[in-house]
Amino acid sequence: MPHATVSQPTTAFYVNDGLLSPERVGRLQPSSPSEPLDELRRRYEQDGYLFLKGLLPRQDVLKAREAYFDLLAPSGVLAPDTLPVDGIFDGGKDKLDFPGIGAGSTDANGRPRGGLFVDLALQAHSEPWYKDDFCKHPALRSFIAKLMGWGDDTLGLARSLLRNNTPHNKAIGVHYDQIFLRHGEDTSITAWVPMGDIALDGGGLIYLENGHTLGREIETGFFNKAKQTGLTDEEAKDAFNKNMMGGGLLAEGPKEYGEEHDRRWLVTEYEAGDVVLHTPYTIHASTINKDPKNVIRLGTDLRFVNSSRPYDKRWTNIYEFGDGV
Ligand SMILES: O=C(O)CCC(=O)C(=O)O
Ligand SMILES: [Fe+2]
Repeated sequence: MPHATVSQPTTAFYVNDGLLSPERVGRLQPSSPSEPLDELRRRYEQDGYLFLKGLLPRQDVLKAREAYFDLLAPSGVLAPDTLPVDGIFDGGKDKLDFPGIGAGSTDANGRPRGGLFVDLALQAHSEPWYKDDFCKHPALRSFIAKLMGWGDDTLGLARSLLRNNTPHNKAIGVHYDQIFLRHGEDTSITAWVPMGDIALDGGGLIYLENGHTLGREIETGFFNKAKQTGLTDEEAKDAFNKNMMGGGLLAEGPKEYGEEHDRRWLVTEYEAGDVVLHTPYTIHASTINKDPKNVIRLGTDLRFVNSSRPYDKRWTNIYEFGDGV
């Protein structure tokens, strides 16, 4: 009997505007933190990102994940009889009552709908286990200090967004981070830190291939246009956001954006302890969380600057809804 041909199951990547076509999908390339710094720097410059496997101790990341879901459990977000550290969404609930912070739709005050869930998700940003232990993890700061050569001037900005992507909810659209940090130089670096394992289809961050060169071109284009109309540098900075969609995005949908620019989106699964460092012009977005086990995707974006250079002071306060950034 002839062997049945078993077709390789391919993961489907859902984004805000549909399914990514398989030919528009590539792999994010991993690096090890123990490789020579010169080589890691070269890769960061060349690719616009550095995907570091196991930079943080897995246990430290899982401890923060557990503390987060311990805090949010009274909202009813977790499936009954599951462990907080696993962060399993209760599939019997309406997903719209548990919207992802930072990606979901908001009301006129910049507040997502979602009662206690949203209140607790916001409160998490001020908890000592997050703002002191997790965000100031010495392994992350010291690595960035070495990579960037900033030494003691390496400063982690207090403002960060803990993003809890519950299954099937909206994901963040296409953007680069300088859009939000424009009141400073373009010397910042973002550390995207998954807080827990994220399956390939579990809603991880995706990166536009060589998106940092495109992001830089877009920024220069906006700036030149604004200057031609006679604006000062400061006025030009404010004018940028008027060129963007509401919320500062380049586009809501990664699918159309990748097609329009003829580029692939780079995807990967993540493990607790992994960190992606990316430049302020690196274009990225997120997939929609389609984890079949309903694992809630938790992640945070921590930003570091060289404090001896001008940086965006709006980022020195802990995140609040509608804080104007
Ligand atoms: O976690 C997300 O969905 C978005 C994170 C992000 O955009 C960033 O790290 O800059
Ligand atoms: Fe971002």
